[in-house]
Amino acid sequence: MSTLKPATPFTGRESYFPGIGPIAYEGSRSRNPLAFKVYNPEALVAGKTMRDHLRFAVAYWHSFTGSAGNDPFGPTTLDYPWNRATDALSRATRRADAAFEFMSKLGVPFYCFHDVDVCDEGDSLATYEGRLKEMTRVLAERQEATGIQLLWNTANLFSNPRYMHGAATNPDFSVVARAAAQVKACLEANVALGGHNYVFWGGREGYSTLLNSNTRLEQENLAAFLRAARDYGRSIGFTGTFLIEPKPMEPTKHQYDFDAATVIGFLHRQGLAGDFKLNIEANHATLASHSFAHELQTAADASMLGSIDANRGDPQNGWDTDQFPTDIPDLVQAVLVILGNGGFTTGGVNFDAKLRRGSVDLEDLFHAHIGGMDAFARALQVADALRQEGTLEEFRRERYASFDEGQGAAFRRGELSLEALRDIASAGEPRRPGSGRQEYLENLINQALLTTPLA
Ligand code: XLS
Ligand code: NI
Ligand code: NI
Repeated sequence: MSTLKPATPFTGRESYFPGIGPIAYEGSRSRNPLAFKVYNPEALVAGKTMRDHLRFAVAYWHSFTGSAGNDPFGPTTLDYPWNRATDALSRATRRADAAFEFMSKLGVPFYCFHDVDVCDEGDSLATYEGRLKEMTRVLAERQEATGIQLLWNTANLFSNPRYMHGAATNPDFSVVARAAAQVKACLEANVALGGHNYVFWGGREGYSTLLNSNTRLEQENLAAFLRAARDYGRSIGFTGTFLIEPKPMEPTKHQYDFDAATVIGFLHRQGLAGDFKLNIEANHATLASHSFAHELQTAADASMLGSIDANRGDPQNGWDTDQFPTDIPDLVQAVLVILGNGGFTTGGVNFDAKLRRGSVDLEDLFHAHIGGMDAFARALQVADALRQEGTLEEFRRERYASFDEGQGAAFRRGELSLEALRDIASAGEPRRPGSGRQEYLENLINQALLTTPLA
């Protein structure tokens, strides 16, 4: 894995964040809201810089495209100045300027976007393709100027009304073909921008009632669609990772990519396991009644932990609230899984999170990302301390020690028949179960949170 460099500050023709300079690390005692308290990109943790461990990315859609603050009851409250231009391409170029000014000041090494985040799609396929090509050139220039790289891009196959019944899983073939055209253009943009991953989030790939749905056909079509995309991507030189982002519901009642386990089964069944990994989003995990760490562990167990969409849900509300992550104890458990899996390779930590509707100042975008980055940085320090100290790992190893040698090891090798197992059991009752020590282990996490040095 190559070492990432700091971003070079960038301002376009006009500055959108004029009062704000590059965000510096000032340490835990700083009272400057526009400084990092923990995230020190150059600090070494387990032999790697924080920048290289966490591989932060900003999500274009939540922070720069036109929808900030809208909800089912009212329009946007955040009037982004870069979105005021009237023609689509100048609006898009100013948006790119704002995004790269923001990201370079924040000091993130990566960004992520949907095709229609960078430019409105227009009213024909040809217009869409032309605009995306032009914006790919604009983005490439800004990547070059700042050193910021593309973590992933994706096709928005869910907002346009043509996708109301699905994209790859639409009952009408002409819509499936239209979706494929979008993915083709997005893969070309990805390769031109040197993307590290390419994401599929099945926004409308699901059903709202079984009464009108052929779920088997729809899922076979999804697999055929993904195979065609993989083959095309590889044929034009995409060497990165294809990622599927599970989510159980919203916007459809039931989404086929329900959770990590469902997607892993699907990928294996469809012969796609070699090219695809998972992009795990915290808030999608909780919507599926799992913890973030559970989804990460499930992906890691299948060797498919690719990347993460960092955010948090609301403990009371049952939808994707996409709040910025701030819950450090929760993140410690997530980072333990990530470090246990050897860290990210092509993936990273993408903030798929948005400001609350009442947070209407551009400065709020900085506060939100700074808080998320500090929370992850602290979780990284604490998780690393727990790993260095080793008790958790040692406890878990010890708990399974009966499989390390002798009959337990023979069982794991598949050498013991059911009859042989019965004979072993006839020797007497199993020994009294040892304690699982859950409370003790939970206390270790809290103790590490309290005692791990900040720098
Ligand atoms: C929506 C998803 C989406 C994907 C990219 O819930 O999180 O934002 O990350 O299409
Ligand atoms: Ni997401
Ligand atoms: Ni989401």
